[in-house]
Amino acid sequence: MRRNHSTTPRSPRILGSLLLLAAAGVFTLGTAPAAPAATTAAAPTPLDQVVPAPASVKPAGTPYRITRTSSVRVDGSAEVRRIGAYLTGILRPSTGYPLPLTDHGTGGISLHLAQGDYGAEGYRLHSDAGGVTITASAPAGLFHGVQTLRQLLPPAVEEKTVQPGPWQVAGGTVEDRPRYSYRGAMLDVSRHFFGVAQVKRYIDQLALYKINELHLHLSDDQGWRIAVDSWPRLATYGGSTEVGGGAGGSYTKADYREIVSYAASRYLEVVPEIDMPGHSNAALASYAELNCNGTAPPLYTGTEVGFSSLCVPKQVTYDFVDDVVRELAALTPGRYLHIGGDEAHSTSHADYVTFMDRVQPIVAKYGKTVIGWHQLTGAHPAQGALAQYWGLDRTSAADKAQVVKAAQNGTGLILSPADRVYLDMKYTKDTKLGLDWAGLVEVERSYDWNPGAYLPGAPDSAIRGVEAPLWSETLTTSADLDYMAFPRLPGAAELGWSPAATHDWDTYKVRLAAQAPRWDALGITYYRSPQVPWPTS
Ligand code: TNX
Repeated sequence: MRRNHSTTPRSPRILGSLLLLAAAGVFTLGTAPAAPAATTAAAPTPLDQVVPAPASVKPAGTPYRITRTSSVRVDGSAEVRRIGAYLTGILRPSTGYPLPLTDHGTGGISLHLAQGDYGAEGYRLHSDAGGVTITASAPAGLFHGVQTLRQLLPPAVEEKTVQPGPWQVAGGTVEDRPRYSYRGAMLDVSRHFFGVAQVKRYIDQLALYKINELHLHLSDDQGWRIAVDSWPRLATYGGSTEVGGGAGGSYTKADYREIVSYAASRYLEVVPEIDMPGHSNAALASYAELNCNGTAPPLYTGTEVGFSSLCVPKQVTYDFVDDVVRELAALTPGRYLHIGGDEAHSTSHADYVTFMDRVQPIVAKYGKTVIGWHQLTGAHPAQGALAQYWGLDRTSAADKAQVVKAAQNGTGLILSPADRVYLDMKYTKDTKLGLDWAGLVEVERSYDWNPGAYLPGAPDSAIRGVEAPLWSETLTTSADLDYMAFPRLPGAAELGWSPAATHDWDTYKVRLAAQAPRWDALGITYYRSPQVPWPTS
């Protein structure tokens, strides 16, 4: 892999910064610091000023204040300890406090697994003068509770050098759990390649908003991005360029495992996508035998869609799919394998159905559940398959009806309406990056819809969640990804997590605005939408 490593982590220089602050009289090493004279202890962030909005919030009592003598308490398990270490990794550089991780004592910040009605990802956060306790029945819930705690602390907590504080958490109780179990973000690493460090950076951004699925669009006309040992030219040749003719790149299996394990450490499941039978020029260019006419086309670096198709009648096509799915499934601890299936404009309908009928059982054979773009509902979605809906308001009634009918027959739906949550759509006509085929998508439009009511007739149980895709025809750097994802990504995350009852643009935009100083601290470049009341400083 190569290119675009614009994300070198800033190394914490804690000691130096501590000494500087001590020299400035901000505090004295060894004693609990008083609030710095210059800072009138700012009111702590109210418990409900979090994105995504928590399910239930009860403010009460006095705030907890993290001090030099605080500790982070984790109960026995190694996994809880890892979450504690993740938390102290955020808190230590900016507070300058030692914050030891311990499994005994009382008070401080406590991460605690317990039986209870928290669900697979829910948590309870209680804060009072004595400490903050996050309780969940599974580690994922503790991790999400940690994200809430992070947002309740001042944005400066995200800095990598010592900041003045004070570090208060408002008193009261948050009880929280997601509306949907699938809360996704897709990154297109095919049109432009993004390296491991860039994907990790995006994962960290997703985790802050409790997103739990990272869909990687690993192949398309312009590039094949994952090593396949049995078909090595896919990556070495098919991955050798990208839109605009740049050098492209691909993940080795070790790279890919690194992404998967980093995602897992942030409680995200990786959903790999190989887009078939269309969007397949990179594969067709790499192996002549995959083409019906036996001739490999040239590599493609433009942005047209719909011109390529795997050869449906040839047996070698299914040998190829079997090998690719087998190797990818072996790299994938997650449940899903996405087989694309969109915009197969160069495949006849009959061939499309034949292809999907043969390919879905291959995915099942390797133990994975199929996800396909919603065109899959025009074929025969396998038992348990999920369809990812990317239509728009103007999508024909007939196309919507086909998706709704599949949902009534048991196909689960992931909602990615392009005129709402396609993060590559321009915000306004003046946005330099992005596309506009689905329209201009400002922040309010992106947020203001209800996944539960979006496709009338689809049963509630069919709606598995929301995913925000980020296609990369026009995006080449992490700063580009930031600019298109922020501030729309947190809105998509909230649609997936928060109860419909909390949905309200006027209060959301205030909570969203309060995120901006945190993005500044994290080095996230964002679009300053005039619809959002950003803080002025
Ligand atoms: C449609 S949506 C596509 C992608 C493009 C995207 C650009 C879908 C499943 N296919 O091939 O990259 O629009 O917005």
